[in-house]
Amino acid sequence: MAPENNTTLDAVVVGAGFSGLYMLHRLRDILGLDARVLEAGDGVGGTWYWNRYPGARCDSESYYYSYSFSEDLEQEWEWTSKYPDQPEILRYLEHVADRFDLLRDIQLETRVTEAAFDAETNRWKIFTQRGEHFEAKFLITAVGCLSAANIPDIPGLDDFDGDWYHTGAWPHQGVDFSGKRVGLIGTGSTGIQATPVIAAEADHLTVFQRTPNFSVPARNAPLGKEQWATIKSDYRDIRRRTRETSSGFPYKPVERSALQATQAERTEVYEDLWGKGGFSFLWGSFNDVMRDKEANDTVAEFIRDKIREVVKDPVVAERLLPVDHPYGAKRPPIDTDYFETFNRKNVTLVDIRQDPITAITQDGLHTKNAEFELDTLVLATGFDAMTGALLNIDIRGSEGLRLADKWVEGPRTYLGLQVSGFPNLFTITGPGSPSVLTNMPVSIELHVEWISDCIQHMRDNALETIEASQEAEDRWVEHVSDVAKETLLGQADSWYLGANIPGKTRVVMPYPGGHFEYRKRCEKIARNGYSGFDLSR
Ligand code: NA7
Repeated sequence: MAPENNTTLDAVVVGAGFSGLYMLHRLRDILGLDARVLEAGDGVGGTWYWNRYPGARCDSESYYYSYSFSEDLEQEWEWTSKYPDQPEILRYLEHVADRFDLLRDIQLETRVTEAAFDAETNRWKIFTQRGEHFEAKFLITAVGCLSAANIPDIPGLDDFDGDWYHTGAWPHQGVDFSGKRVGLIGTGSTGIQATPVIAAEADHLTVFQRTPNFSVPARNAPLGKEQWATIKSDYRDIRRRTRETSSGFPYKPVERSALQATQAERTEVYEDLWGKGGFSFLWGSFNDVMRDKEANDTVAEFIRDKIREVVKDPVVAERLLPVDHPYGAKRPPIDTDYFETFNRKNVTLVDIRQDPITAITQDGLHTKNAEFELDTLVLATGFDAMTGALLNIDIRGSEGLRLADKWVEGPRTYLGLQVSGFPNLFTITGPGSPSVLTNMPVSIELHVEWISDCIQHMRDNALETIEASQEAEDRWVEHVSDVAKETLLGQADSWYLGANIPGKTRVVMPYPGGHFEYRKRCEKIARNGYSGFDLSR
């Protein structure tokens, strides 16, 4: 789409990932609105456009991690494997954009820098880096929960003579690691996926680990014709079940406490789930592993035993054991041969809690006690999660209130969908909604459909604005905090809490009350005429 100046629209959507694409389809093709998506990248795909690092792959089964809104789309698309890699997911999203003719209303290479609500006209004024200006009744952010890169402030990074890359802004042409001495910082989901793939290619890989992490094998496998026939005939039931669980995955948890089971019974359950692999290990487990520390300890020790079994050098194994947080209190990674990779001769593990990084130099990286010569440095250091991408836009509400100021002590929303003081702004999978604690497409579809139904309701009733009431927002923030206290999430320094970003207020950002309960609540609120929201004519 060619840029224009002073464009007036019904709705502007920011971001063309999973949520932005579906939002555009709903607004334009179902509601008949004049809507446009503004996207910073030069292609669609969001997370799957940016994260092209080696080993980038979905952690959720493809037939759960996909759109459910179109049965035709479901029937015509076949994933090659249980956990598709990044290029395949990007192809899927490009196919969706193409199939629903979305591209004509998506403006690429357009970064939104500023958005201000004009209370005189009840319109959002939206500005882009390229100097364009839009006006729209509705502003819908589809910016993703993990899209603002966290680049650590390590002295000397600019002096490095080699190449360095953040995994979330990976070069499109790829990176050739052959013959290279590579350093990788970070052992979250990304570092854990990238490590085995880089190690297989590089001359030497040094992994700089701050916090040892729990990880569970993916058990990836190709999907053949027969499996597809079964999945396709089951799709309606699969989708129903994903919506009726806490996680957005259709796994059935073991409906009792891990502590009611004997050691032998627990081992049997954990071995079975370990064999299946993936998120079923967390969500198909005993129902209290995320609520009761003692129950969690049983599963944490099971994983530590697996690490001790796999890693041959006992000193390295010990260094890899996660001990400072409960399993699942940080976002649990899923891997293919991560711990096995530390048995390779060309891989070194450095514990940077014991021996902290002091500087990056022309030749490599210095820790307090050692020097590492490197040709390439990979920063798998994650994101300013949940609020970073929203606050990178200067968003100002009805009385000039800045979202950044309002959220100094942590994000405040009603249902993660709206913010008091910011009329007609909707935040898809915003903080305060279950989002990252669930299977994302399930949460995304719920929000997109809720928002488009809400806009339809406003049109049917000739309503001009909708805004979360201050009281409903306060009650919701308190509720999120109360529910979080019943979980183990507060016991880890995770990005769920903003603890990975120096200076960020520490507060549980996603709503841990479970997808199904949350869905019923959103639906009831809509049925009751949008209780907790102020609607004006
Ligand atoms: P994560 O999960 O935030 O992991 C980032 C990793 O980088 C983690 O091991 C961090 O250690 C480490 N880190 C971050 N900052 C630093 C500094 N300054 N020094 C050393 N090490 C650091 O991000 P990912 O990209 O792996 O995953 C993000 C999500 O994307 C993932 O969960 C999926 O939902 C998809 P820490 O643990 O904070 O001590």
